[in-house]
Amino acid sequence: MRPVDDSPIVRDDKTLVLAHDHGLEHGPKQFSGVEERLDPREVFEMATHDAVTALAVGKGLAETYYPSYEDDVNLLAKLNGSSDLWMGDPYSPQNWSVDYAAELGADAIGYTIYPGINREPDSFEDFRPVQEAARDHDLPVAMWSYPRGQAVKDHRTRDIIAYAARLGLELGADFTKVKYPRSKEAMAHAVDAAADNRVLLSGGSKTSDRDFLELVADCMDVGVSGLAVGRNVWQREDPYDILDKLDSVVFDGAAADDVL
Ligand code: FBP
Repeated sequence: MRPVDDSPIVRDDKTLVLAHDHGLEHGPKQFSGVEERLDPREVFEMATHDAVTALAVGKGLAETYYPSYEDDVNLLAKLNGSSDLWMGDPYSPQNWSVDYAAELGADAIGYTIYPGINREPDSFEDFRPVQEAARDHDLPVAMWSYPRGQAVKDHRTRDIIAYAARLGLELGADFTKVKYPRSKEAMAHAVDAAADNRVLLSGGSKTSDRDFLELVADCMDVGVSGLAVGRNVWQREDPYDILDKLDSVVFDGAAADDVL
């Protein structure tokens, strides 16, 4: 049995990860208009909502805030990350270990791979001990699979996203988080390419309730296992309202029109 089979981050075979690594990945500009959420407690509170099966944060947030929430929130420990101040070839260095994440009470491990970058061989090698240590600790692994680099002219094509999804299976992840490949049919192809690996939709920048919920419903319809979403929840004026709606769409199979 794989650790994902009885993981607390899976509810009724679905997963909703609230992603909150943006302070590292994008910086405080992402909190423009919702400055109160620069206080991570605001987002840890959101993660206590029933719809959220895990909160993805990096080391510093996990160390500082998770101890107050460990009874109410499942921790997805995002082990690597990079700032958007770096202008070179993308590369996401690891900044904490699986052992330390497990010590802090992690329920799952998250790791970004940028297939196609010049340092792809390094990042595949970096991922190997992470994946194997996660197996030792019985922790499922979610791979953020974001093709980038010189050969990737358009990182959201049908073929590229299917390849991104497949790489999660090939490298031993349990979940693979991919960007939306612009059509429902292309997402269905990515789900097929991933076989038994669970595909998660990456939320993307904030859109209207209707656009976002229709996108999520379309993806659930073609076999996506859920989503890992940040800005489309915590940048909203009322994040609890969209979480209520996501609860119905992701876990009950509701259509966007049913909840709007
Ligand atoms: P969003 O739902 O806000 O898009 O977050 C998902 C995520 O993968 C975050 O975990 C990460 O910080 C961010 O997107 C990376 O986005 P990008 O690849 O566009 O920098």
